Amino acid sequence: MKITEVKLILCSPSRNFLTLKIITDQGVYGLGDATLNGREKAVATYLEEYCIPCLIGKDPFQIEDIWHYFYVGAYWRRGPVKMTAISAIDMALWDIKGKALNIPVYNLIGGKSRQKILVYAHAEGKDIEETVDRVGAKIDQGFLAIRAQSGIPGLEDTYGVSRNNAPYEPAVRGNPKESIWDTDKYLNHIPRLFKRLREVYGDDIHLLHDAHHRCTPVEAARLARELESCHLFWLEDAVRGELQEGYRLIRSHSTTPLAIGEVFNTIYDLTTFITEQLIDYIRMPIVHGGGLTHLLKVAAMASVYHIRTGFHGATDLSPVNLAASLHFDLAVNNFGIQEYMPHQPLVHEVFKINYEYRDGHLHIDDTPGLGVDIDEEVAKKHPYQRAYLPMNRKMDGTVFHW
Ligand code: GCO
Ligand code: MG
Repeated sequence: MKITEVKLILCSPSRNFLTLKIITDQGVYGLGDATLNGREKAVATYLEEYCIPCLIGKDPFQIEDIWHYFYVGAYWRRGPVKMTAISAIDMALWDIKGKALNIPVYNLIGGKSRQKILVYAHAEGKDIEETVDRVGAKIDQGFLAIRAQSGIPGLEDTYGVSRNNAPYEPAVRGNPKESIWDTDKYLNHIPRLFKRLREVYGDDIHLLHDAHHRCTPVEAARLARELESCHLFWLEDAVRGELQEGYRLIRSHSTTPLAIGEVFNTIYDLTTFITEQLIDYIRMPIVHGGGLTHLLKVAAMASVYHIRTGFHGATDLSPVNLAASLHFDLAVNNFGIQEYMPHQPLVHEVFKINYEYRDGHLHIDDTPGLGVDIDEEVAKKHPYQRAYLPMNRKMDGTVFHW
């Protein structure tokens, strides 16, 4: 089998997605998600200029070799743009192999370790009481794990909380939106939210929270410690991830489980975290973390240190990434949880999916390959629209982490 053609499909059914389609001489094709929120065209150029010409003529079954060809062979290593491009190629190759052998991808990477995939939903409100109500609505939909985010008194906007009941979508058209942030207000508010949630809903529901990279190590240690009695499933991105050593301080002060990695792209972003057991869950998703090929190695290393997966699954990752994640989640032994934010209905006019939500879990069927498809004609009706992620400033105007 040989690769004869490779296409890029950039579309915007409510938000931007970049999809790679690898076509073979036997008519079998594979899809890979190449979306990097707010930087879609950088990945498209990387693929167009530096990968697609080299893919033509290759045997798509040689996945390990092709991964190393692009990672090692390119000399310049790592980085979100390059690694998203490699991830897309890798996903598409697994899709082709599954289709050609007539089996679902989870059977190529170890088979089913479980029957269904535990997911966490998002609940958000403008204040504590609204967030409590929204968590209740998710419990009514059968979710067993819920991430709670709340507006902060004195701040107009907060990460994870939408306005006017619209679905939360951080990337906006036009130049980046600027919000005002204050960590002291945040640190005073969040423990109150989770104490209230435990009072209302008891101990059985799993609760999660995303600090979105905004605390210093000592602030994160305070938050993790104050949340300890609320028994969170995890506290996510407490401190920005470049500073792996910062987590030693949090760890030495608290037993609140920690998750990180949605902006990481190789195992080298995680080595201190893993080998010093500074975290409990890895969030690096298939689409940005070097595809299934690289993440299988990451999961294997993590398993030695009692660390589990908890992949990023926001709506800016396409249904192709979600399907790839679900195959992975079914197969690896040290799966922990999967983030699940349903896409807008318009997204499903472009992407045909083979997974469904039921009773707190996602279920994927036995369609060969990844099991998702794209309707290129419908995609054309929704052309790319430039959009950026927002940014933060402190109350005095200083640029701050978003
Ligand atoms: C999450 C994430 C997202 C990101 C978004 C950026 O935990 O789901 O933090 O909300 O901010 O994916 O593109
Ligand atoms: Mg996050």
